[in-house]
Amino acid sequence: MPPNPISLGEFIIREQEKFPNASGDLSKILSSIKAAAKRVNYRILQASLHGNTPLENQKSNIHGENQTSLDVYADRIFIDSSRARREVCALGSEEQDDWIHFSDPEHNQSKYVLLIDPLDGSSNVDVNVSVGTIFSIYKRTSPLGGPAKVQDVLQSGRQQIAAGYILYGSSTMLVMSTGNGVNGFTLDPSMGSFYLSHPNLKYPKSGRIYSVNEGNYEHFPSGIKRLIKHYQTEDPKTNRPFTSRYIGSLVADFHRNLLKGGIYMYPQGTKAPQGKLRLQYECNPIAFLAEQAGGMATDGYSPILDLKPEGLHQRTPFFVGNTEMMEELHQFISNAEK
Ligand code: AHM
Ligand code: MG
Repeated sequence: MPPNPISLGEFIIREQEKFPNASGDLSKILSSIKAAAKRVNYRILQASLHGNTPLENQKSNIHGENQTSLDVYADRIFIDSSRARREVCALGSEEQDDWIHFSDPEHNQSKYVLLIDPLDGSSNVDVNVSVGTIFSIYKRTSPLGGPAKVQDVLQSGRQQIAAGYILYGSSTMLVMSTGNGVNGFTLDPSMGSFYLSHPNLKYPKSGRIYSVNEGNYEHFPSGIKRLIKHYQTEDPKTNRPFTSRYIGSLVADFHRNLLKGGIYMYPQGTKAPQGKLRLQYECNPIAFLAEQAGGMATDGYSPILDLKPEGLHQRTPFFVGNTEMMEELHQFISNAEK
């Protein structure tokens, strides 16, 4: 890091100054996410002492997964910090069955919509492995002055105006894009501030890491099975076999592949006909960042950002990585279907 690093707060102000007519509302949302992330981070750091136990009255979320105390805590922190301010009119969260409409008159004037996965990969906390928060910001499409409508949280990913993630790893990082490249900020715990540590992140041109849960191999489509075998086959010219790395925490797997070059895959399979990951608050924000970093994200056929969402918790097969590896993936899928 340079001797006088730029803090995330300063960075947000500088970005806003590029748009003299901006209201500053987007900057305020990003600042509130930053503050909420520090609180969640603090709790995660203590998880090995206090545990991340399933809730006493064992609740499961709409996906049938058991919620842990940290899932519920992170969800509450991000929802409360959005509700307390006046910029967000509607919010969709992985942990909430339905979208939330902030219904008081002041929020009817709010221009923005927030979609969030408060704590992705939360079961990893039990074993001291990285987890993440994923967020996505849209402009509302319903008229200002009235209540938000469900279509506000069901916009296609292409309409995102900002997206990012917080990676609670060996360092805590906030990586985000407002549509003008991807920038990464690292939390300096001695200062309690995020500082720009990874400016203008771009995927390397080529990669040799693949990330997939190979335990599901039998259920994968044949193109994906052949691609995995291809990665494993020796070929000095292309530096194969490639390296298999799978944390089981999307943010951490994506972050590593973004820095080193690689592909993350969660394909459809007979056990999960549409894959596991959710389009609106997991795949779209990650896809937005991937494209901004010069990579690609698709469902195997179409760009994730062009898919038309039908429900808040809709799932999709998900493939994301550097362009060279993604193009090879599409070749394998189409060859297998000829
Ligand atoms: P979650 O939203 O319930 O935490 O699940 C999402 C996580 C991703 O972070 C990760 O890539 C994937 O699920 C791992 O799933 P699996 O254990 O099936 O490989
Ligand atoms: Mg999740």
